[in-house]
Amino acid sequence: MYEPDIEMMELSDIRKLQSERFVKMVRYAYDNVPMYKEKFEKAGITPDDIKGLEDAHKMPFTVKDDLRQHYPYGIRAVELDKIVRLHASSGTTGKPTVVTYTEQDMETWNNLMARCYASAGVTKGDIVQNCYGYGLFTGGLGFHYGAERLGATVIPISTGNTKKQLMMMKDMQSTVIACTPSYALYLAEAAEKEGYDPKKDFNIKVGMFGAEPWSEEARKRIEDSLGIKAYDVFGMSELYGPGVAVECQEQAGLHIWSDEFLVETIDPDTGEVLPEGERGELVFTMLTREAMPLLRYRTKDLAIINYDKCKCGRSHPRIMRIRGRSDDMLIIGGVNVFPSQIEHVLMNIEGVGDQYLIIVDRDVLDSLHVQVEVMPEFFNSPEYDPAAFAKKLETEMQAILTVRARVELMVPGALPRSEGKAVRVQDKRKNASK
Ligand code: DLL
Repeated sequence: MYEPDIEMMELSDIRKLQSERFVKMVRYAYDNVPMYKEKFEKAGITPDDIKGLEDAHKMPFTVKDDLRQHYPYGIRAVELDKIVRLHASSGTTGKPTVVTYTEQDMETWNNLMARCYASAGVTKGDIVQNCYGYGLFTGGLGFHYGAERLGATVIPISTGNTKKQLMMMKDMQSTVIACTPSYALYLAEAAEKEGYDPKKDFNIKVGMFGAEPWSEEARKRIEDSLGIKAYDVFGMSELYGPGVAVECQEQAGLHIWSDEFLVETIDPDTGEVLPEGERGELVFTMLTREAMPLLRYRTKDLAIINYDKCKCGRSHPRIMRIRGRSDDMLIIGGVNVFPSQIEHVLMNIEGVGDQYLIIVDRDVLDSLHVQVEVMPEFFNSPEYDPAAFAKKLETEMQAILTVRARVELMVPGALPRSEGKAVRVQDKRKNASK
């Protein structure tokens, strides 16, 4: 553990600390960020009404649009001369969302990232090949400074140039790899194509994967093909970046570092706080952030929080695997389908490759069309019968998703590979209405 005193705190002590920090943060945001003062006034409350965690529900939410409206420098509680870094999330439309950090915020974030590494068993003796993108995206620099903070060696290779990644992995004998899970799948495939035997040629033991939803089946494929243990890391640029939550060696949910983040689960339609253990939208409050306070920030990520103590000894509550975002949910002929459910069905079927693309369209009715690559060995084997295989995938998908999907089998290598966050869905209905 990197900070055992904090990581091993009992839940009751965590709650006490959260409560103190929360009350302080509410006042700090009210006093220093005009947007919060306005929000409080609109809601008819003042910081005096917030006496502890039990009053959290009285406060208004903060949403992504609040950040957009404060472009370029965001919701800021300090003068620019106290800001030492900024990052921005790309966003698919319009201006990016900018987030800022003071020196103190960087300290906090780097420590949280160091805790994440340690939680996955990484130590200062490790060599971290960091293939997250360096730049405005928080993945690259977040994983970089966290590894330095821990004292490990970092190879700041960033994304792309897959052949060079593989060469470095072999020559430097990297022991940890950090990238999106979709890129890890691609690296495994490319390694084989380039004639490497990952288990013999590489020395990778641990993967730190996040920035997009991924299924248990994808984890198994990555672990089997690279011969590593794959850990899930969650974060988002509005909440520093990566490092909000991470799996421990039990791999039974992602511990949210609750001395820094307060999490609530709400019903995404009504905004009501849900009882513990129910799936809903995660809402985060940052408890100590100086530059950009965030109170009750709606993430759109859907998950269940588990408050039971983990076998690893940590009481920090756990996010059980994130199913996806409420805005990723596809409504097909009235049925809700998450891309992650489709991945779950497909990757459980032997012979299905690692790449797929979901295409949703509307003619008279909504249609779901899934392009699925076939595993090369299966594709070239005499047992491969495309018509029968496509039918099998269609039947399995209908049984679980309850909607009909048309499967189009693709030659291995036909679909685009991703170096960062994978694009798995094309919703042509959205383009049509724009
Ligand atoms: O993706 C930060 C990050 C970098 C996290 C590297 C982990 C590793 P954003 O670009 O702002 O920040 O995207 C945040 O990505 O709201 C989730 O929907 C999704 N996401 C991030 N991590 C996970 C994960 C970074 N482990 C958005 N599982 C979030 C599922 C994830 N979804």
